[in-house]
Amino acid sequence: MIQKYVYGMPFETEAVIVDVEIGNGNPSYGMVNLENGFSFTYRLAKEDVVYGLGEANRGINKRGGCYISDCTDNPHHTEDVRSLYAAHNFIIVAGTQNFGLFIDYPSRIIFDIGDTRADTLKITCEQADLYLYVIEGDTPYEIVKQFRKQIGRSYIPPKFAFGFGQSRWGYRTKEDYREVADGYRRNHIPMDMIYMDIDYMQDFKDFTLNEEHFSEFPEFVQEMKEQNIRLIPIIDAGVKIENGYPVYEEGIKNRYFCQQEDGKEFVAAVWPGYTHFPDVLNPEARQWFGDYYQLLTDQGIEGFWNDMNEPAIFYTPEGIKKVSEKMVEYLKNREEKPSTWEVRNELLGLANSQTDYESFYHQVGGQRIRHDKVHNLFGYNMTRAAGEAFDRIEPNKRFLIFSRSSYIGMHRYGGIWTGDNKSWWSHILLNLKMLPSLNMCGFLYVGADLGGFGADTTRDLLLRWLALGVFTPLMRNHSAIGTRAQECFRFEQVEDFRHVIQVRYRLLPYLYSEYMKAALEDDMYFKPLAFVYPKDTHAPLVEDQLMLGNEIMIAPVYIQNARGRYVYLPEEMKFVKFLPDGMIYEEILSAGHHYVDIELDEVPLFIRQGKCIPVAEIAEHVEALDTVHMTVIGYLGAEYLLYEDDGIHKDYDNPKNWRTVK
Ligand code: MIG
Repeated sequence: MIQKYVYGMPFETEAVIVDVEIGNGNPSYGMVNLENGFSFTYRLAKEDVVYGLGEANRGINKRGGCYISDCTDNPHHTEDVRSLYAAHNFIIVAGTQNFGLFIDYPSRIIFDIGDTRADTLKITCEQADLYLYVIEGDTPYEIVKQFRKQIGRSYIPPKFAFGFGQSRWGYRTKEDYREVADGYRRNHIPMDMIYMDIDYMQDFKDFTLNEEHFSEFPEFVQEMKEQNIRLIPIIDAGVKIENGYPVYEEGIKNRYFCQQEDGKEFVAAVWPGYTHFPDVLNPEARQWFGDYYQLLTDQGIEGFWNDMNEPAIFYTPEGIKKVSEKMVEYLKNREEKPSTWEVRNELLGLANSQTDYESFYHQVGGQRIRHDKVHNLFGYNMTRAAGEAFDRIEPNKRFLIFSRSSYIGMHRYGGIWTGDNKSWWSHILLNLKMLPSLNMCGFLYVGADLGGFGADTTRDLLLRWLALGVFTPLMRNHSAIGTRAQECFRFEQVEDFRHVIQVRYRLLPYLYSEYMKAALEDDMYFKPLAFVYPKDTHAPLVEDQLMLGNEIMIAPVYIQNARGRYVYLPEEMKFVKFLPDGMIYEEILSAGHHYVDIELDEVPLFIRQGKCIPVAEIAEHVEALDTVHMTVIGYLGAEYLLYEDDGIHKDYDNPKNWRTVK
């Protein structure tokens, strides 16, 4: 059962694609108050669990924290951070009463989930212009499935995107890319993609190639493809202001950039220096921007990542002006000298400032709308621009696309990566906890920067993180410029990395099959344990294990120097370890708590009672996988229904894609 309530004049985000009848009166749960903007209040019982919020900080159970949907470029994901890059306004209350809430509101909104008062859930936003969807169901899992039906099928990437990818901010030349390709191939560490970060562009201009380093680009793309490696370039939100640069000139001529109140194009400084933002909320401008991706697909590119689309702003000329005036004031009034913090905060406040977000506009359906009112839709629509363009370029072909910023609705057009994490052990666990929450909100093709983006990684951190990444649809090692080199072949005992990544490929037919089932049935790929074992009273407390697909449970090690971990089994399961010599260790464990040994070079998983999964032989890239001669591990006598297609086209409904393996 879904109820939809309208408050004020909501902006049409197109997050929900099914028509839901509008209800009268008040929602059957909680209290709506419209006196001061919008608020929704609900009294939480002691045992209630709150799920959802997709890309958000803290636990799978969101209780005890405050979260603000306000897409922000913040590379420091500490425990106190309330806003990350995305805005996924879907939560589920499970316990005394079970219901889901989707607040379709594209501006800043606060979810106080027992933060101010332990027993109170309070959702507030400044303007009462929104749709509120209330979803009823017997269990939180049922509620998620119903919600997912409302928002449409999740994005499906090509199969190569399930391979392993290497990335690093700082690769500049063809030689840099060749070195990475060679490092992997020479060491027989499987790999399918190398990501191109901003330095491939000429002066950070979107849809250009560095003239010195990337002449004969199609030939280079081909050279990599011959080694079964795809190059995946980044696209940034800001378009450089530069005469003679076609994207800039066309955008100006057609008025496709976001403008200030006075009609002049809004100027923001990002990587290219001063830029304009394409008005991706305006369908015409969106089409125009999207069509530019073809410049690269025509040269053989089959995948992209969209960055800086919160949109991130380093500073604006107006901001600089105001701050410098302040500084001059400070200098003049030496007597009343400002505190160090004041000066510092003035400067830090230049980036991603609310004042700047309030000073430009979008054109939607003949209406002008101020950016801050729809702030959380920018990344969504930038990625939609690409997704819609791919459908024009080659309608039956799948392209890889994922974004940093997102809003529910974008899950139909692309995946996401969870932004600039750090090489911290705690971020392995944060990565794990986000996964089911993202799935609840429709985002299935997801992953984090394995090994950590900021700060220096260590060999053991990377290995343990990869052993989680083995299971995430997007499996990418990425790191920031200036940090310790993080490609797997740079560490001692390369065989450990080879082995861990080989396990990904051995499991790939299964992982892909489960991904496709989740996508085609609007289901989850990662679930909290409590979704699968609703009667188990301990399951809702488990925050460091996940159910994956319908057959397995994962429980990675995320503590340094640990040589194993405690794990909770809601039912009897088969404990499986992929050992470094290629052998597979299997042991039946009874329901309950266990300590299991897991060395740095081992990948553990648990197969549910009565189930089995297919395992392929090792392969160095997705195309080399042999899915005909697979073995099956797990419970004797079990069967597995495998989904397999060509991984390139959109022939999802073909009955030939299904077969039983045993
Ligand atoms: O301001 O393109 O999150 O993955 O390497 C930093 C450089 C811009 C942020 C992305 C990160 C990427 C980096 N980008």
